[in-house]
Amino acid sequence: MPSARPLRNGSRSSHLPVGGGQPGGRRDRRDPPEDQKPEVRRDLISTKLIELEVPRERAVLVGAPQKGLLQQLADEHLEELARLTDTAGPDVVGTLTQRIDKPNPKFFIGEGKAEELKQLVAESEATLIIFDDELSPAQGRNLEEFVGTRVMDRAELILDIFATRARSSEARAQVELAQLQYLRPRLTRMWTHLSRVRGGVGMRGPGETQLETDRRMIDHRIARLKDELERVAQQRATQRKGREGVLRVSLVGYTNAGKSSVLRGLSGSEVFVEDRLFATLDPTTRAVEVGEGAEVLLTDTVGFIRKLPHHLVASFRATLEEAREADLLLHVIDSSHPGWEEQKSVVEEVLADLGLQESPVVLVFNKVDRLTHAEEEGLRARSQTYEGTPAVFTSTVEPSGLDPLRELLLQRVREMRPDVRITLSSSQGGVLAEIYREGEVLERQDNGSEINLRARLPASTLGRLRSRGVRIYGGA
Ligand SMILES: Nc1nc2c(ncn2[C@@H]2O[C@H](COP(=O)(O)OP(=O)(O)OP(=O)(O)O)[C@@H](O)[C@H]2O)c(=O)[nH]1
Ligand SMILES: [Mg+2]
Repeated sequence: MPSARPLRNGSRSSHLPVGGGQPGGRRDRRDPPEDQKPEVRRDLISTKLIELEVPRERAVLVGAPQKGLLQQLADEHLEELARLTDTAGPDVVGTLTQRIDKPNPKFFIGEGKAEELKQLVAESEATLIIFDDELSPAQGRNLEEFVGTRVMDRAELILDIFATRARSSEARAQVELAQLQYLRPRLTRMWTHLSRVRGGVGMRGPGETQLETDRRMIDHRIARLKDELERVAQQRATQRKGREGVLRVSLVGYTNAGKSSVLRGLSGSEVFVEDRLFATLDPTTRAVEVGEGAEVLLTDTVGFIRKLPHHLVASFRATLEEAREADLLLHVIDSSHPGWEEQKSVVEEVLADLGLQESPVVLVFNKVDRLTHAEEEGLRARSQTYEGTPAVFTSTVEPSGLDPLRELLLQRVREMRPDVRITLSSSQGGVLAEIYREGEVLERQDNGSEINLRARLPASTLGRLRSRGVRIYGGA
């Protein structure tokens, strides 16, 4: 198979990302009313409207896997880059790969390969080159100069997707912070690029002074964004305080694994689900009933991906703080994806990065409806080897497909709120009220001066009542 191939048609299957622009035909609020407009010829206007359509960028993807990497994995990585590209907007018009030992300091790929890239870009009329690996600022600049086309790396592409998808002010601030941190060391490159595009007219050249002013402005903005995010983090911590005594569960996992679908399926509420990467950026929490009147608080959050830019992980800390505070993490896995094992490791690495390697985890093997019976059996056997980490098998599209997960959660709530027997004297009305308020009374018998209860109570309430001498049996 040749490693460089222009594609005849773009692999694009969907439209510009949500929020990427205004729907056509909407009137600008600043338009004067119809009767005040000068007379215009409608036929001219319609020609103009057609010309206004934004030309789609045409991207060539470049993968440079390590020499030892399995071919199947190398193909999957490039395939994933194509999905990321599609999510961001451009059409993929060609791909190029080179197996490398270590990156070439000048171009990342070898010089001969860079020459091949230049030809491919010319043949396929590409307007953009996207590398699967992170390029140093110098490598990016050298390649842009050599090929004469804009060059992006995977990190920049992911940042771009996050930027178009961020909705809340918190997510926007987090993405902007990560973008500025990425941009700062690359400022010279951006400047050269800009002056070439505009031909330098009306601009001072990319002189040191201007560059330094810009760096200072960026540093200033970075500091302000950090302050803003710190404030949000504190607000969140206060909100979380009100949730004690309820089992808090966080969904984590690779992007597109089905986290939001699980939340939607369990809570029965509308949660945004899409067959796109990074559909969710902001955390959503829902109270979910798991049977017998028991509730858990379930939080859905941003998905992970291979080589998630570290600036992004750092600036999404406040969002991911929800996962840190959880009593249980549900690691959702797309078991129908050929690369699920690698995706699982990536998620585990990011969790470790966030200091969450010790949190209790349940593996949720999702999308089992897409597996054959034999594949599912194989997976069940495999999951036995993850010692100490329980696993459930789910489908969000089949009726009852989430029952195993619901049962597991109910079991966890039971453990957290043990079933106990309590004997009170009829004068302990205050204690009785506390039990009704904080727990769930399952049985009650009033025998003259004594009240016998069977109740489910949070461990914290039980501890408090025991220390006050209340007679409690079981649940210790
Ligand atoms: N066949 C099948 N498809 C599923 C299942 N669960 C989710 N999907 C599909 O998988 C795609 C991604 O689902 P989401 O719930 O948005 O995934 P997510 O993990 O929240 O993804 P991000 O928010 O992008 O990280 C959607 O097209 C869902 O319809 C399942 O059990 N079976
Ligand atoms: Mg989601």
